Amino acid sequence: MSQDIDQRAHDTFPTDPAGLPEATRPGVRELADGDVLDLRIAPLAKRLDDATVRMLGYNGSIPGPTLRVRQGSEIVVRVANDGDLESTVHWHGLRLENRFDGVPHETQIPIPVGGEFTYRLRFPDAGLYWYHPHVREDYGQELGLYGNIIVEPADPEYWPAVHRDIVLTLDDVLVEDGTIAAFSRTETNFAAMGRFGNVLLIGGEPHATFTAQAGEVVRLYLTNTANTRVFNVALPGARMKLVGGDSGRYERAEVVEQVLLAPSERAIVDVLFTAAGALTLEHRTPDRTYPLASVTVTAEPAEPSPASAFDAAHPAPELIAERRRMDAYLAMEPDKILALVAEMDDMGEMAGDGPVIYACPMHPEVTGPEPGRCPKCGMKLMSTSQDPSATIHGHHGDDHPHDAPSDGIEWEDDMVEMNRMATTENMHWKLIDRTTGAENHHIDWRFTVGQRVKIRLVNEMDSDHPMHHPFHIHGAGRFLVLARDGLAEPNLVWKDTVLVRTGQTVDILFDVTEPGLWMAHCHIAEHMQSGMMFSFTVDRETK
Ligand SMILES: [Cu+2]
Repeated sequence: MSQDIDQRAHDTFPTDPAGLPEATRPGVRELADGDVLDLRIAPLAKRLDDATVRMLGYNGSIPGPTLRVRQGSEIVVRVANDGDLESTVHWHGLRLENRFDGVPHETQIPIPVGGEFTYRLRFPDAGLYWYHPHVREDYGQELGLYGNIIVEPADPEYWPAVHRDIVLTLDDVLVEDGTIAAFSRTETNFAAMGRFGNVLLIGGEPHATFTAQAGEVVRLYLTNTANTRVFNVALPGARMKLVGGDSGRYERAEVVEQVLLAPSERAIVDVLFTAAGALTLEHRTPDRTYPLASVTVTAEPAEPSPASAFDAAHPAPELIAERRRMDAYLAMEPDKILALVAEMDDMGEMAGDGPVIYACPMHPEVTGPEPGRCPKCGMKLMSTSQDPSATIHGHHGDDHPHDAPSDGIEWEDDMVEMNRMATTENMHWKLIDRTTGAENHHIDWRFTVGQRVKIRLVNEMDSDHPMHHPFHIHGAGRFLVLARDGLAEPNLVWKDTVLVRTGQTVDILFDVTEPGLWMAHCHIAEHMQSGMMFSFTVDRETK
């Protein structure tokens, strides 16, 4: 306890795991209509290879328990907060009653440490959802506060047939000197690119393993719970079929080589294990491949095998109906245009007597006598008084040349020290309504239940740090991606988050169904903390 007090004096959250219960593996809670679940936030000791670190969990596990519910049911969740700071629970992707959406000071008073709040949840849509705090998301999510909800469809034919399923969260944590790198109680750091971790946690584990049988079809429920890392998942040696996204199934099941998930996005992937062997679930970036989990496939055949049906398209009539109206949606002028922009204070080192030059933190070889932007990546040049390679740290060296990502995704933190220094004080992430000029919380959108709103998201290159943003809208409705850079989306699925790559323009069609005051924000936790959010009002339909 004395160390806790000492750390409070230094204004950081505690990091000492001594005396804490060890984190357990997440349990599965099957909940029927009307059931009540108790969910308790509390600190835990978590073993990560050589280090034992202090983290936070729901009901003693990381991730928290997986809730399995029936579409159309309602449950009650009583949340007790025995964590480090006030909290709420946001039920990500659920279209629910606004007062249970878990947005602090907007839909509820935050739950104080030692306090409780009771949520009523309903599940109108089948699919994969998740829960996490909406207070200091950068801290809470990094420390392990996340769990999944699987909503079983009312229609037994909704999904293709599988033998069984596995729920896997994809996450990373930054471990330094045997603890999770410290968090200030008052300020979010790593506000430029978000906090990248150096230990990957799959289903909460640094070395996840599972087994399967030859001929078996296993459904993977994947959720990216990382603060900022984008995952690109592949499973060489097996066949993968993408069947579902954020909110339910795709227009048609599609055999894929890899699946991209930005923070908070979900993917439901059916895997056919064709033969016995040792496989590795991987995260593939253009420069690197990370192992995520080891899979042992045994020769004993799974029977009966649905392998013959694996290539069936399993069409979704509700989305095929949307496809028929696609040309009209694409032709519509957008109702709203939202720009995604960064403003960064100069974080360079002005000390010294030498002449000031300006350098790119990501490309130290790019320097100039005047302030400006890097021609390689668009980043704001930072002032420096000497050899820039000596003062601007964090570039990974010439063995890792990092040019403007051609795919518009920042896969790694290529300017660690600059990113660490970037805080909510000097880094200003903005959503700007290009029609009114209003920024962030000044944006004042008003919709009506039943409306369909076409929103154009423009990730502008004229920005101090152009990068990708996963844009998330709370449960006022759900949306379809219509087009990315003018190309019509080839396979539709209902979504609550869309990745907008660097320089990209994405058109979405937002189907508004629930009244209340709702949030929209970037789901890079540090970007949201740095202002990249606003709320909008949905009025009830006038009869
Ligand atoms: Cu962002």
